[in-house]
Amino acid sequence: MSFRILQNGRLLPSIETTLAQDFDVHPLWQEADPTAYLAAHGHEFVGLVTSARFGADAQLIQSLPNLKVISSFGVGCETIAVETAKQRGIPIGYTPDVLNDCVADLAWGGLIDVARGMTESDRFLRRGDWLKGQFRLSTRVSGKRLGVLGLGRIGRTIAKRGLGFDMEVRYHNRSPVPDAPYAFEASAIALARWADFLVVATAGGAQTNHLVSAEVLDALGPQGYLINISRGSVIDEQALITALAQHRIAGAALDVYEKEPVVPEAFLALDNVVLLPHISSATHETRQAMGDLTVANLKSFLQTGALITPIP
Ligand code: 8YV
Repeated sequence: MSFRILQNGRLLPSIETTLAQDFDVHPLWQEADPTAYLAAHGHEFVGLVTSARFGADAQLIQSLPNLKVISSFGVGCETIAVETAKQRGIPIGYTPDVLNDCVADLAWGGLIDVARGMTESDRFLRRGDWLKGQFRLSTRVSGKRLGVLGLGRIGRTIAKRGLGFDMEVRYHNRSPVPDAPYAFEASAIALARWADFLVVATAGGAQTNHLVSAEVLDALGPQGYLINISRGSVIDEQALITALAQHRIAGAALDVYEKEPVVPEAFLALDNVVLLPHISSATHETRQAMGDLTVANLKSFLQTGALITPIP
């Protein structure tokens, strides 16, 4: 018997094909009236497949009375009603670790880009401005101070790359990480004050909302750069726009925003910010690995009763 699985939001075509081979999958986004559909059919589903992007709110989970497992594509969990699932004893699988390298690579790409003015100088060349004179001088990366805000799996991967650039690395985290080979700073402000480059790698959600405040940006200062590959909610976006416009920080590289995919117009007019459309894990290799783990979690739970990578 094939398990009936509800799919919330599209996944990679290759993953959808794999899912369809093993399960009886229903695409929720194709329903004109999802609420009415779930009221009539919600009881049929034992599994829910979703993603960090589309999540699963309390209403969706409650509309599936026989739900046994959730498997999510992505490492962020702030879009999933984790408490609701917990209360019902429904375990949630997610896809940590497989994306660490690509996310860290992109953080470094953004860091080097904004410090050296790569996309800014690309625009300069395309405008024909090189024919009129040299591009401005930029800022050295190697040997500088790297502050990592959030020393989880991705934060550590970013930190490790800093050693290859001969950087001193420090971090701030909810609590000190016992085996971390880097100095701990007691607050985000203290880390920002120390760092030349502040990379945000915390989880999203209520606990980290606007952790990077106007005060943190002022502590980073006019020579400091901010890089964010975690969630837009971690930064007070309006404060960041003001800080960039007034050159109270040197620049920023952002892969995430408060209201994705809508990016504030004010950013577009600024040359000292590199704007990326949430692509840090978006390589063929990593997205496939994330998809494979999403399917493997589902299969593992339905066959053995245990997820491979459950959220803690
Ligand atoms: C994905 C992510 O882009 O894993 C996450 O939490 O933010 C990204 O890797 C995407 O959000 C998955 O749906």
